[in-house]
Amino acid sequence: DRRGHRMTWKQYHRLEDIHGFMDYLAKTYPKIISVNTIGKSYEGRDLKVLRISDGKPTNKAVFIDGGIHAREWISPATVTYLINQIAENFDEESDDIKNIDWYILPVVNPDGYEYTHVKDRLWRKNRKPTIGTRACVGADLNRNFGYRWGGKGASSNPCSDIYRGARAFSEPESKAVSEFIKNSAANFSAYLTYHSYGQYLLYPWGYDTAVPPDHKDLDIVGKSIAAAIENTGGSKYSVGSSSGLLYPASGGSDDWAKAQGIKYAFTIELSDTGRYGFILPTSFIEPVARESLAGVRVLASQIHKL
Ligand code: ING
Ligand code: ZN
Repeated sequence: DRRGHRMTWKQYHRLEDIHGFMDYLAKTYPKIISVNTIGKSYEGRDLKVLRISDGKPTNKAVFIDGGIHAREWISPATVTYLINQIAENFDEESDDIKNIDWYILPVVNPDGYEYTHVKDRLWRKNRKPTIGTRACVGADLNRNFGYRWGGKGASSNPCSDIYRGARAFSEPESKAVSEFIKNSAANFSAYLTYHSYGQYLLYPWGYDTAVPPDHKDLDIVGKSIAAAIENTGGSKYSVGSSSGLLYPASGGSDDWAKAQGIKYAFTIELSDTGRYGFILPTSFIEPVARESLAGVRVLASQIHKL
């Protein structure tokens, strides 16, 4: 491709195109963009984090991920759109955006993502087999994080779609994310993890209906993100704690991020509300991604008010 990459937001892309796009950006904008492999998936695929930063020491930091669940294709599509927008227009971006170091991992679960392209479109978990079971493969990475691991809404049955794994961070993908965040020099103000579907903006806790002490701050920022999305002519999002609004679920990545001290930890359940569900037509990619960008801009402005 004469643009140097094959990524578009008119189709869902294979992992190779997503990684090629990230490498292209790092090569094209070396002063502000770098790509780091923070670990490998069970089957040996790279876990690639793209960093966008102008290097100002006063910057805040935000971590964004997508593709924890294999079948939620709109998530990597949206996250790569956010990357494209911030990277390609960095000089013209607002100070709110430029005064943040962005760390973005579009596909946390690359083995599962590829599996949904070639074998089973509705696969959710990663692809690490459980020793001794043979028939049942994979853990739910969003039940494998190490805060209150093994509590409500997670299964100890390796055949379940919400299998928690053998222990906290037993899976290389969740382990790599947590090690990267813990060991990073960056001091993250926000953690955003994109899932689908349902149109929810969820904050901790997931493990139980308790809420963190600063839940009002999370609720205010969540509602302002939702309002920004809706005001772009977009979709309507419900805001609340994941256990309160959806169901209790322990071992989620946002609970772990919050417990690490990252103030604004949100799980964003993208479109739609169930008509197409996981099999969202490609015509939704651009509108969903565009309205999500409006939400990220509001988050960025709120972070600088901390
Ligand atoms: N939903 C999330 C899930 O992992 C969730 C909901 C969010 C649970 C945050 C716990 C914490 O079940 C989807 N669609 O994956
Ligand atoms: Zn999900």
